Amino acid sequence: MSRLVVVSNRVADPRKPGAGGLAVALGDALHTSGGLWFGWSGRTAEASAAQAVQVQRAGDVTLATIDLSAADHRAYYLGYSNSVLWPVFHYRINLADHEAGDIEGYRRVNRLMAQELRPLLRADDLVWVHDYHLIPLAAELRALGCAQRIGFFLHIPLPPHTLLAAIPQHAWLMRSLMAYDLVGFQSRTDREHFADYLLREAGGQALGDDRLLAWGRTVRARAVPIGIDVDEFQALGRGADARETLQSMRETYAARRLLIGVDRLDYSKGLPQRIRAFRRLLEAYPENRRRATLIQVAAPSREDVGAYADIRRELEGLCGAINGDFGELDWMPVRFIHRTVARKRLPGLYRAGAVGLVTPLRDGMNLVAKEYVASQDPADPGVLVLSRFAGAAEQLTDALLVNPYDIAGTADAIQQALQMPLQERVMRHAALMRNLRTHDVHWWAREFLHALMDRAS
Ligand code: GDG
Repeated sequence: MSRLVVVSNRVADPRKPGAGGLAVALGDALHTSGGLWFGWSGRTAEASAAQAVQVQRAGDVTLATIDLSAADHRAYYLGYSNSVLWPVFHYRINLADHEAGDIEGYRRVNRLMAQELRPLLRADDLVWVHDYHLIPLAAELRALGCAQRIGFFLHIPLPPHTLLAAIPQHAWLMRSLMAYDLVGFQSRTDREHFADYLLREAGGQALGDDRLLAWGRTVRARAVPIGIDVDEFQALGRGADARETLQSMRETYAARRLLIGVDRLDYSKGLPQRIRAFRRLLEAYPENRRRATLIQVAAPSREDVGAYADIRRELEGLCGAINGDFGELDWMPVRFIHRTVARKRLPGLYRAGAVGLVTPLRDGMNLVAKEYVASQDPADPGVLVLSRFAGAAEQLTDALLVNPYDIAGTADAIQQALQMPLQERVMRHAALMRNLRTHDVHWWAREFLHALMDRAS
């Protein structure tokens, strides 16, 4: 069996509590093959000390990391990855900061990663590269003579070619993807955008069987939607912390119906629109006054990228106005929590919610939607209100799908969720759970790796 080598911007110890579903799933696949996980350590160091690989054992998995110099980190991570690629790939071309986005730094770090990784590779390794930070990694490895099978998975959306073309280096980026054997996307839509790009911008053609030809190279492209580890998450839900969280929420909000939102504080998550939809709910359906409470957790994220500070201020203003305009001595309509909630408490928080609000303006997949569903009591489940623009909407068609830009429409869907009869809630939840179980995170890793290993295709 080939050894699996995972490469991602950050590396997590899969054994650590709170590592998260992705780390657990990749840890699983790595464990089976005695694999290696390579990436940035999360630390910045003096330029001279930045390049030594630090190797650590985590059971039978090897974790290998490098530090980055402060300048490289700024250019590659804060700059090009998160100020250019993240906004444009989420269709927000107006938020891209091409001044901050340093393509040279992005190339430099990808080249550095390839140089440091190459001596660690064996001839028959399977290499699986993750996400937008590392698009050119395979091309850099190939330039160093690496002939291993290399796959890439994009966790975020791929926009239509007309938007992608706003990135000055779009052709270089897409051409870099051709150095992989297999490119995986979260949804059929993203995969179509890739094929479309190659056909329209690069004179490419579809060869059938997932194969696409462009710039004289062939690559396979597939939609392989990521899932969660349902069993792991449900076990977390049976734990003391989750149960205690649920209990205390039920006591504190005994007279209320709770709407729950849990997101990284990110402009892609549609938070201002969600708060406005809640306001609209209180205006259009006044029976929810004194009754419905929205708890919005917004975990701090990428605070050194400019666009993220603006959204926090906007949200605090919107929430403050609702509480000022509608609040009563014994009822605060919105609780906005700009902090991270411990992972082991999340299932309890989700379960306390009669409605789960997952309304991104654009999202590769959105795992919160899946975690919310997995946390519900099947005999009396809450209702998921889900943006049609999340990758998850291709799979979770039994949620109430909304257009998050349509504030009135979203408020109507929330009202429908709050009033949904038990029988319908149970049926929808059962259908959603079937999907979660069939397409869990282990399926995702297996499906991708089988396709990558498949030499016949
Ligand atoms: C990218 C893509 C894709 C959130 N708040 C807290 C917390 N979280 C956890 C959730 C969930 C994860 O973070 C968020 O995952 P998402 O999928 O919702 O979003 P991104 O972080 O943007 O992830 C996304 C994903 O990659 C995987 O491919 O689905 O589309 O954008 O697991 O539970 N965790 C804790 N406290 C919080 O306050 N502990």
